[in-house]
Amino acid sequence: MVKKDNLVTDDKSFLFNDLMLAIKKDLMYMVYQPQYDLKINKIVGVEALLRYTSKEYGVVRPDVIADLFQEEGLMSALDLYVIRKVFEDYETLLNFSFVNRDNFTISINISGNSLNKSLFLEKVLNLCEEYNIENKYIVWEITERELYDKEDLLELSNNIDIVREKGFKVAIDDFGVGSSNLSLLNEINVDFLKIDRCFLKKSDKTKRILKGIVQISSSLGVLTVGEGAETKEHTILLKDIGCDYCQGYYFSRPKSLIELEEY
Ligand code: G
Ligand code: MN
Repeated sequence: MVKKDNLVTDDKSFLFNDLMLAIKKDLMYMVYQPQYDLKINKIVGVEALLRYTSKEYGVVRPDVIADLFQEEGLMSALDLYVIRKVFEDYETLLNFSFVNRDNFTISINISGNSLNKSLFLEKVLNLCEEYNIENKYIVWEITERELYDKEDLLELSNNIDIVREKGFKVAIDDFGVGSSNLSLLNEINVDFLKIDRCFLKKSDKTKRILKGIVQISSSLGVLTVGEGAETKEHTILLKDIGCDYCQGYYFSRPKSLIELEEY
């Protein structure tokens, strides 16, 4: 498996070429991890996750792929590739018997930089038209780290407002890995806060912080998603503190469309 920290420069450029070729030949694929409503124990969404197994390098983690494309200034191209792949699966996903169309979302990870490019948004809207997408089903996930780093947060905040006005939803992803900057909730308007799994693994104190985050988020009308719940205890904790949704190995690993069909 290719991890971030053991890549040297030579490896990097070979791996990047391998990845470019994989995109050209469409060798990457999507898996979908279900999200559950903790009150009704039902699936209310899926997160689309990119997967690629290279003949040469084995499993290449999506964050490694994203980092390389970011370095090459090709993040938006990767985002658009992923979006198209998810849109290709859109009809199949919405037609699964476990889907309640009144309350279902498909989350897609994109970079905040992409959202700040008007050409990117234009391309996304064209893809939506091409694939007959109803915007309300799509959630754009942007990581907290990226939002925190942003000098142009105001611009991003405006662009988030624009996509939400078009009916899309927006999530802050991996909340807690960075600075857990709650004032972000003041600066940008989002629909979901996805709380990083690191909060589930630590002390009593962390659990109280987790509870506080959920309370603040809920009082602002932002739905909370607990990520990385691997055990029954994690799930009970999330439910007890009033977290809305939950995503993690305890309920389900990311699955291919064929595996989801059997749900
Ligand atoms: O950062 P983001 O939430 O987009 O990343 C989701 C990643 O976390 C995926 O690669 C997925 O396979 C992984 N993941 C999903 N659920 C769990 C879990 O319960 N435990 C761990 N360790 N990883 C998980
Ligand atoms: Mn995510």
